Amino acid sequence: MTINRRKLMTTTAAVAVAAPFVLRVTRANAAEFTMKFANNSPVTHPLVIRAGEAIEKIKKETDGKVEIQMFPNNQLGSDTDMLSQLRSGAIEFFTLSGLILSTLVPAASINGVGFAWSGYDKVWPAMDGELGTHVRAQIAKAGLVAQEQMWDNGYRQMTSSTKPITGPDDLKGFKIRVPPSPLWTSMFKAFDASPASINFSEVYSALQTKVVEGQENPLAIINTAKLYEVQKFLSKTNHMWDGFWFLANGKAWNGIPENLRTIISKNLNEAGRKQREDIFALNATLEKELAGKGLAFNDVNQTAFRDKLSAAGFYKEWKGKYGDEAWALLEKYAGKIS
Ligand code: X2X
Repeated sequence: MTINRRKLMTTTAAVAVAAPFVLRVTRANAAEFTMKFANNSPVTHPLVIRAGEAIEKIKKETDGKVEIQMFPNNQLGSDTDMLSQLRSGAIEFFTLSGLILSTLVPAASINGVGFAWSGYDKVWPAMDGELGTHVRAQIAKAGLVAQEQMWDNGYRQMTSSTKPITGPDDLKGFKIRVPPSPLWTSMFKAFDASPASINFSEVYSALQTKVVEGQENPLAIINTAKLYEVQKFLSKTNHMWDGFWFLANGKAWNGIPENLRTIISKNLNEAGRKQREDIFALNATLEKELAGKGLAFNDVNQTAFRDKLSAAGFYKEWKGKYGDEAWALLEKYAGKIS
């Protein structure tokens, strides 16, 4: 009896909580396509904010026919979980780092090759140009659709709770969290570090409990995920550039009429371009803000890191993995890498 009553109360509470949403949906024109978009990004991150704006516009411009519900901040699980959900069709949209996507589409990590990019003036022409086209074609072969424009994650910086990373030698034996991706693990092994593959959903607690000493992420993530609370040092390594593909389940995408797909793509790509500007602007202010929150910043000499990777055979190995053609595309935009 007691158990039944408790169950009943839980059910009633759930209905009460859900009711406003149900009412809202029935009052509006019933959506023809109700879809889920999940991501790993904190709710204050520009990706979530700009995606939210795009979702509103899509609803309006499709006269309520397309309703996208966003589940940010790993609400539906880790990146690994969400990638499975996207493939099975449990969610229709998902923004994912190309490097993590490479667990399914090996070519997709190519933008993350260490120290490849001297600036955004090289990154965006490449990802909006032939290199991006090459990767998107590989993504399509896996049954997923990537919107044309990639969203920015950013240039990645190393943080630590134990010591600043001033040069490659400081990485020897350093326990560092890396996202689940062969390129990341390979790169930090080339530095003789001890990389641990951990999904972003577990990073804060892994740092807090000192399972790892450090991690690496762009400033906007370090700030919005409050990693400064559990890290002391930030070394401005700019060691790789990483972005998010706006992915759709291929079957779900192709089930949407073309006129609606056009509206969705237009708004997502537009929002992506604004999001790139947001990240760019944040990079100018976040160093001061994060220093104010207690992170000690230091610069590094990138050449020392790059030389270490070369000596370890890192570039040769990955050129072999991507193939000469893809590597030539990377170098066409980024310049010679070795
Ligand atoms: O997992 C990370 O570190 C993050 C948030 O940068 C990515 O999505 C790759």
